[in-house]
Amino acid sequence: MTAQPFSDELPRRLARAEHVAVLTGAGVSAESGIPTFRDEDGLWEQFDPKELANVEAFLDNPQLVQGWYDHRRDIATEKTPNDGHEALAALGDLVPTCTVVTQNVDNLHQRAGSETVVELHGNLTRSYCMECEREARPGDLDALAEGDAARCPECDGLIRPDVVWFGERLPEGAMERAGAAASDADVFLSVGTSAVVYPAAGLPVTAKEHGAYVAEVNVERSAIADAVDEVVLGKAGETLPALVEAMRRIA
Ligand code: BJW
Repeated sequence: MTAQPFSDELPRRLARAEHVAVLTGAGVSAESGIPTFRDEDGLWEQFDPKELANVEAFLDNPQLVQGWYDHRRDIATEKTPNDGHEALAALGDLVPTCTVVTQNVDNLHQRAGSETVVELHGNLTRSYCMECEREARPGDLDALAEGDAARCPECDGLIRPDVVWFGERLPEGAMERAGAAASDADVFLSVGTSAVVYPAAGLPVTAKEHGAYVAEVNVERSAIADAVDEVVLGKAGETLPALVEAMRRIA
């Protein structure tokens, strides 16, 4: 039998926790076939973030950026939640309160059935007009197929994806909810994130400062690995179901 990649302490802590908070990043969706950002085969190996993931790049070439997000939206819609997303949804049913704070914009936690999901960096499935802020409706992006930039049918403003680019504020209230969850958690899991983008990367530290047992789940040690109580090395889609199974054996 293969040894479990986590300590006995972790499932024990999870099984008696009142509140579990989980921070997720692109690694949790990697096994669904959605590329991460900074890994060798990640999105930013192929595309320059400076050209695609900031508002100046968008204003310089809206059609290119809209097209890139449209392509990623199609991928995210086609792909399905994996065993890691499912395990986190199951974890939510095993503890009194479970908050999933995600940096991901792919909507997969919601589709897996996690009930409390805080979106820090927005959601690819939504777009809105930069001028009047009206949420885009089906058909509003059709101009892209004709080779034109998509514009708001009401005010002609440019339509942008509802995601957070560098230098932009996080959605109203999101960081407050995430910070409150981190401060209140008995156990905090940081899953599949390189933990280099702030303010999200500060959440495990906030949790630790408020007394949580903090564990990282990642295929390699992240930027915050030295600051956590336990590093669980392995794929999220394998280690999270094993962790939930171990919790069930205790409960
Ligand atoms: C697996 C796996 C498997 C692989 N299983 N693991 C404090 C200090 C320093 C800088 C700042 C600071 N505060 C703010 C900043 C600036 C900036 C920032 O953080 N810069 C740093 C990079 C230096 N932050 C911001 O600008 C933020 N805004 C802000 O703070 O606003 C303040 C403000 C106030 C008032 C007025 C105005 C502003 C906004 C950050 C927005 C980030 N946006 C992006 C793009 C989203 C849209 C899109 O999808 O295109 O979000 S960037 C990108 O990085 C994306 C991600 O959510 C984010 C994090 O990446 P993530 O998820 O960690 O992915 P990877 O690829 O990096 O890592 C994957 C991991 O998975 C790896 O570790 C693998 O090993 C692992 N893995 N397979 C488990 N199977």
